[in-house]
Amino acid sequence: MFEKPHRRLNPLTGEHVLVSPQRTQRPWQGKVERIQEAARPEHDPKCYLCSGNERAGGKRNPQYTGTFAFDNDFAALLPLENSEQIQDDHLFCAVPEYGICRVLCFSPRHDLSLPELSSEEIEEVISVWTDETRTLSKNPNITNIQIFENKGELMGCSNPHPHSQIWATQRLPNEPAKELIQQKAYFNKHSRPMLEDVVQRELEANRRIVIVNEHWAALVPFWAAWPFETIVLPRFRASSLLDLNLLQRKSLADILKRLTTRYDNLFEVSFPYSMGFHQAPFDSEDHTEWTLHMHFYPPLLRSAVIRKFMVGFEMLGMPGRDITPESAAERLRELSEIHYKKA
Ligand code: H2U
Ligand code: ZN
Repeated sequence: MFEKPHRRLNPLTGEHVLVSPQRTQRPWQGKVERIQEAARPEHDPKCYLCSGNERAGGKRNPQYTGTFAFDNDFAALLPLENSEQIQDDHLFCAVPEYGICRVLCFSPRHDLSLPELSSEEIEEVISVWTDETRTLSKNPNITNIQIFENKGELMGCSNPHPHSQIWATQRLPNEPAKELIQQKAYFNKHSRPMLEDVVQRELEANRRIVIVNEHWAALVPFWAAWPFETIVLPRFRASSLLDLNLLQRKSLADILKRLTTRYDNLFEVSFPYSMGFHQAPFDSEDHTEWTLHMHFYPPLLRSAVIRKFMVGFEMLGMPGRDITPESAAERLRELSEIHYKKA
């Protein structure tokens, strides 16, 4: 099964991915090129996210010792009344967009990243993501709360200090909008949330699972486009971070630590990715159809320096991959959960 070219449906977006397993029958087993990562200091006097330092915008960070959240000084969206009429006709349509952008530092330690934090520290990060979500969700002008981390130079991250961003917008961005349509349609047809069925099927098949604990499963989705893409799914009903209890947050911290450690161990490099949560829209409707989940989209393919490019046919046609999601999961499953820097 899955040895010849085929396309797979991504039921979350309704889009397809081309899988060409014959191009690499097996995952890369050859030499892994290592890169020398520059050692970073625990505190960098020039870093605008470090504790006590001045930011590029001129404000000064407090002497924070845990997490630290602040309004983005160069926000892409503005929290101002905005009724400016731009242009809105049948061809050229632009409407005002309102929003709030926040930055969240995970730790005062400039030299660490998510897998190197303790489970308790990761739990604190999850608690702050939850608190931020709660506050932003009370704003009647906000419907989508996008928490994300862009990690590594390869992903265009501007600063190695461990941090994530939160962009809360008035309207649903493209990806959540597609996911809403798809999850609603599935729920209307099957009376069950789509991702609940997905996690159930994946646990039974056990072909694409990377790690599981009592409350969560991390797996390479059947429809993954990026080589080592994963999705983190709850094994209980939740549509946003606001639905998690203390135990479920602790358990999520455990999954995140273990998953990101495996990622770092894959090519023995601080693994770049864009990751984030998809939460149900914060409107007045009931969203039983929506399952809270996280996507990890890492660009690396075969080593710390060989990345996958989504270009050519993929830009103009559809995304494609060579190594199958099943092989990628197998590869991630084989890795140690002891971080390579400590091994
Ligand atoms: P990256 O996740 O792409 O590295 O971005 C960090 C964010 O931090 C970025 O959105 C903000 C940038 O606008 N920032 C501040 O808010 N204040 C600063 O002093 C520098 C960076
Ligand atoms: Zn720093």
